[in-house]
Amino acid sequence: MSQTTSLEQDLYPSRIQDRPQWIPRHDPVVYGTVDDGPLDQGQLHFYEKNGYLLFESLFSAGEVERMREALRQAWNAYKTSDEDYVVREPNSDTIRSIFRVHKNNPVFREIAYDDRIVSRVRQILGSDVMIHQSRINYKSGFHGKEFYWHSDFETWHVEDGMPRMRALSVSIALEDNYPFNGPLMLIPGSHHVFISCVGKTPEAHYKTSLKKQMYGVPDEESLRRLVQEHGIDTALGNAGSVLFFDANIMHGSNGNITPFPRSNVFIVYNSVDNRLVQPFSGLERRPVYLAERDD
Ligand code: 6CS
Ligand code: FE
Repeated sequence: MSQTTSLEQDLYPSRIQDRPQWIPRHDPVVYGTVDDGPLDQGQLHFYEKNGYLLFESLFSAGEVERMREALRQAWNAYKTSDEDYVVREPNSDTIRSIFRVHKNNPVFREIAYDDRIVSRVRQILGSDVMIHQSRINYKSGFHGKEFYWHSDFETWHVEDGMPRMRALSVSIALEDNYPFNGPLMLIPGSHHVFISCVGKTPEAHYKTSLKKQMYGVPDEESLRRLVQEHGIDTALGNAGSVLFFDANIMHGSNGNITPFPRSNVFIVYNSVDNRLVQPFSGLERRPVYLAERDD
């Protein structure tokens, strides 16, 4: 095991102090330039300013249908599975998430390595990249519950030892995202500040946090201020639309009581220059299906 832990400085302490704290981002948002990939100056500027970019159609209708079929097959295959990488909704057996689909599912593996995604990710992160995490979120009709406001980076830093903000998520919509079926909400511009959270991480926190996150969620006053300052954007779009969003952007989604599922596949990419060290919580590492270490 590496010695990096003790040497690595914690630039973004969280779940340590008893008061929330706003820490300015120490890291760039966009690491590459227009010369490094397909994104133009306007798109890079939008991403830097707002922390996300939405593409209406990076994939063909045929490709989207193939992914939807893979999604349905996975649902059937894992319906009664007790694998730990299959996460159920808080109060029912309905599948909430299936993790590590870039390893366990040939269709999503292909998508995770697709150049239309990877070229954009490498351009934004300015280096080669590795997959940190992947998952399907089903957000079933009637049963899909909310994801409370959070910064992904906060969790990956505290619980997985991701040192710097040099990672992003790609979310591919596999159903149409309407205003009413629990689409992703983002606070544009919130990625420029790290909201240090209160509360002490319990051991094996992931066993409950993936159903309902209770630690590493920001305080209401900070959220109110962020929303007052920046407003809320909603990632709407047809099946096949693709969202790129910064690891530290504040985001969340409501539950889904409509009959329309809101299923997405998420792939998280991290820069090879930002490899994980020991978790800053001092607790044990999370399993590889949540935080890859060798890819
Ligand atoms: O634990 C994770 O890696 C992801 N899941 C949740 C519920 N919050 C943080 C992060 O997005
Ligand atoms: Fe998230």
